[in-house]
Amino acid sequence: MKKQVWGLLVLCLITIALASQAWSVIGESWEQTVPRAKNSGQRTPIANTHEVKSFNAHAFAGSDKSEPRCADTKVVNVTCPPYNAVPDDNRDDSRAIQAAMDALTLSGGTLFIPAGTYLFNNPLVIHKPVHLVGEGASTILTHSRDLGTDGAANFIRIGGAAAVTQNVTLSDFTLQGPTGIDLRTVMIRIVSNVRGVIVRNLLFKNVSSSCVLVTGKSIEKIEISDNRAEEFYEQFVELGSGGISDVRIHHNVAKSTRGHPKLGSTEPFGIAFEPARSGEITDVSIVGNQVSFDGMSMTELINTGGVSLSRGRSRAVPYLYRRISVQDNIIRKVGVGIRVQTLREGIVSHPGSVVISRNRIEGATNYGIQVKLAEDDVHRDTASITENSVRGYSAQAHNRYDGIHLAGRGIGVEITGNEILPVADRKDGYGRYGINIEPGIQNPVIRDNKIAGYLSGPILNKAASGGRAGQ
Ligand SMILES: [Ca+2]
Repeated sequence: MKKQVWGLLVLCLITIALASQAWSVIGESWEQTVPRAKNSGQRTPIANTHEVKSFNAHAFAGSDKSEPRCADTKVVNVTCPPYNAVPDDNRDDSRAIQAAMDALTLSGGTLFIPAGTYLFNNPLVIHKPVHLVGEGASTILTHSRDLGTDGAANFIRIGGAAAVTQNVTLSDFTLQGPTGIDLRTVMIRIVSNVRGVIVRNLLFKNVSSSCVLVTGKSIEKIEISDNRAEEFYEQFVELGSGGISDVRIHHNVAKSTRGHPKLGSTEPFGIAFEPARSGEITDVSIVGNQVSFDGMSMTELINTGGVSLSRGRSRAVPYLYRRISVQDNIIRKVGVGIRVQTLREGIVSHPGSVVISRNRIEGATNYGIQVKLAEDDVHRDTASITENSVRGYSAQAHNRYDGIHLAGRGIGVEITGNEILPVADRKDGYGRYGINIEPGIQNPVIRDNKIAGYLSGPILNKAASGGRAGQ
């Protein structure tokens, strides 16, 4: 009995240490180390963010299959009795894995899924502190039809209970949709009353909707890092409501070649904020990700984007984006690189703010960076756009698009140290202005930008008097 108590205590301490470590790292390097859980075999890092030019999938070749160890009392192997999930037999494993989840005590635990393919005919619902961990990309959770909970499509759903769901980690496995079938299932849906979710080192394949959708009320501390997505038809990550704070989307690789086949001209984005319900989305950092839509046709591409802070789905929904940081991302072959449709709408309590810094945008077909602050003077929104590299072209409508476009009414705006240049080896068909600032921005600081190749000129500054313009 004493031993068990000590065991529990140690486990708790380890959990606390790991959790605090995860949240204390700020501005870390791109070097990734993937933590290994006990009782798991060799696991492979999923997102290799060092790769810039080619999205090579060699990291997913698979990993050594380890023998299930059923005697381990700290980690529940879902293939062991009494749960007995069976990989690679094309028969349902959702009931076995949900049963293992439900059998955990309220304090949670670790569920280990050995390498192999597991079929889900029902979604997995998580309300407890659990670490669902596989052996890397070779642990594959898949579905062949739409899955959902309470009318909402999702493969894995976290939260939504009356009590707060805390400290959930999903790591080291593949979430895979079927190919060639037009489904619409969100892979991971994080809903209301959630505090502390880590989605790390997952591989998303053939996703028929978004890879991760965060939407609901009272959602805090979400980390989505070191994942990789290959083919997703809506968003890699969508923040779909107000009421979300403290989100880190770091070091992911997301690429797709088309929008949803049944939704017509959808607008797939790497990371999109699109609140359907009112409230604030605050303290979000989007750092070190790679987003690409290589392979999409020009007509499809024009509607895509790397990062989008979109308008709410209805104008009647007041929302606010505050302390949003978009830094060190590489965004390639998209419509608009980074877009802020407006930082706030309706009556909100604070000004909006966004920092867009050190991103590399290559081959944006319309705007490189487009930011619109709110139109009113109720608050003074701010934006900082610094040290980005924008290499774009506007083959379709070069008289409409700018490298950096800024509109609305804001204060303390700076656009400094950016490079806004043509794509290599291309001499014509560029955009309108390198930097285009609409009236309403007060005294913007525009300095040290390097601009070449724009048809109408490097900078058009229509901002309020006193604006300082210069190369
Ligand atoms: Ca099975």
